[in-house]
Amino acid sequence: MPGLDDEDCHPHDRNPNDDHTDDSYQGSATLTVADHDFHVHVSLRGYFEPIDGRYHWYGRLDPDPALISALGSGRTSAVLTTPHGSAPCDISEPDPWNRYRVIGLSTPPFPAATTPAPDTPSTPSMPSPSHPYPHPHLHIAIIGAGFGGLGTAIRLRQAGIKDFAIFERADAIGGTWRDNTYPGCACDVPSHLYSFSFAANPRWSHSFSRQPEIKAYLEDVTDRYALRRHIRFNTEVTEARWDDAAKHWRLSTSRGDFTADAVVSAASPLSEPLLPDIPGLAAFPGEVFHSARWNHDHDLTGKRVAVIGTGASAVQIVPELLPAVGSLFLFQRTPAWVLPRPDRHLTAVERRIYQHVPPVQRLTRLGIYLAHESSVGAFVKHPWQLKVAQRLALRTLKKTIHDETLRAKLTPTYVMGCKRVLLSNDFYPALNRPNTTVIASGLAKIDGSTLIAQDGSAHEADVLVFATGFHAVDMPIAKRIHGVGGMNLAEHWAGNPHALRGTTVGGFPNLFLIIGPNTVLGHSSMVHIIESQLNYVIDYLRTLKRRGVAALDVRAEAQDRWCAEVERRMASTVWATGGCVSWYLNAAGRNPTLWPASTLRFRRETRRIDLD
Ligand code: N01
Repeated sequence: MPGLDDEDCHPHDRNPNDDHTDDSYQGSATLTVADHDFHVHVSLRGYFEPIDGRYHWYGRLDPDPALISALGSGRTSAVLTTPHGSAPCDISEPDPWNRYRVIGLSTPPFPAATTPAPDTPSTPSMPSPSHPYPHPHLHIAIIGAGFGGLGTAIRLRQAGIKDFAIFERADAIGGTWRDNTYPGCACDVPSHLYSFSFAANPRWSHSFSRQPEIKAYLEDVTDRYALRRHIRFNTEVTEARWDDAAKHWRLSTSRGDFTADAVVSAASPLSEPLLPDIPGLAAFPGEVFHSARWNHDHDLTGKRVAVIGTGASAVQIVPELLPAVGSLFLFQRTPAWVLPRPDRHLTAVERRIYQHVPPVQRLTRLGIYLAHESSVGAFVKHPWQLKVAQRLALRTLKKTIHDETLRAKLTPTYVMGCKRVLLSNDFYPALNRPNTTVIASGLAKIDGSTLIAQDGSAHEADVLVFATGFHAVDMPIAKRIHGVGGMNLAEHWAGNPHALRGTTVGGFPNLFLIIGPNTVLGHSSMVHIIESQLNYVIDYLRTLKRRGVAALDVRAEAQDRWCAEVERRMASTVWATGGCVSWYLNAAGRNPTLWPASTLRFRRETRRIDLD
């Protein structure tokens, strides 16, 4: 294509053997960098990448003296607007001819044949970008229609607030429970606890729910609380920028612009698949996909399948694949602690009781909650207590895996709980099968169809499944949210996310992060944490109204004090002392992810905002 060199392709993303169709745009555009608009000429192209389920686009900006003098050789984030739309992007340093490279990972700012067109599916009543919504100012804008976004919407309605919209980039609700459809996908928190306290589901079929049932539960809740009218499907928030003069947020979406008094970001930290940068991956001739973007059209029967990773996703996937695949290679960089999952079928009688005598289900839920809560001390203060559970896990391992060499490979050397404790009854038995090979080493590189492990061993595969987790600490949404002064959250955090009460961040007025920094749990249900955060959001909004003020911002000393206390508590946790590296940690080894105390304490701390 004219204006684009071969080296413009993102080498990691392109597979010479695939059948992607490229889309493209060449022409004038506006590049907005920190509130400054530059009129530029661009050559862009892109394609939909099924491995991570995202649209990848990239290209070059023609040389422009104004841009060079403003950006120099620095990298920056920007928003690119063409006559077709706007999209956030990253700008890297210029080439010797002063052409900046531009890369985006979202709905592109040009028509794309290989990603759903904004006006096609499921929402026929949606206005097109050229016909923006009739009411572009909202009281509250919610990003994401998963547990966090839907929960926020319900609580807003219960508080009498109806002027809000949920912006959802996909064409369905559910968040991670919509995206994760891999074989065996289920929740490792009991069903009664992994649901809203105000919306019990008496019909759970198992004590640990499978993904389709959780997705169906969320669909049901969406209808029960009449939320669909508030949801803008196929609408991706590309930028949220605080307007300090107007004291409100300006939102750019793939379907037009809005303003909002407050923004609730409920884009989960587990929404963006993480693919390790494996040399040779682009040239792998077989099928490749991430656990959170399962390709159900690809038949694995009789194939040589490699699963990369041994986290919560992999232990559920592996047993489901084994009966059908020809052979399975499991690349295990670090063995996991695995405990039996006390799962069982809930009988029709139990379900009828829950349906007709709701207090029984509430009591059951309370019992499960208390049982989980009673384990928090072991995680956050006395990791030695986890030795008891370790012994149980080792006993299970010994009972199930008879081959000593394999057992040695599967035995963790760090303290249980340091990485997420996995629950499974069929993972170890699956590894006993003759067509399974556990490679106790990371995947280092790929040469054609040969996978080469860090220990040097080589294995032939037809299909690669990456169960390698998510961009949790470096959530992409952080690059799109700009606070006072124009800096975005990612720049503000610089790899070290922090927030007051896990929810609000100084310099980002009227912004709420659902499952924000230091809110994730190692021992109980995230739904409990989300509901605590929602108490905080509602009290914050009521305070705005009561005080008659447009916005509140967090004082730096309050946030620092909160973070110092989190840090102090973190020091004694198993995540800090257990001797492992986990996705909970950032590059500097700090834990900006987990809540280092009880859920009761979090509930207390988020009951209301503290103006003092
Ligand atoms: O991802 P992970 P996940 N070669 O980050 C390995 C939630 N969840 O999708 O441990 C080989 O845990 C990496 O190795 P190491 C839950 O919160 C919940 O499984 O870093 N391996 C690790 O084993 C969970 O914690 C449910 O040494 C490589 C794996 O990839 C979170 O999602 C179900 C590698 C990544 O594990 C993430 O779980 C599923 C390489 N080159 C998920 N690179 C519920 O039931 C990385 N790895 C609610």
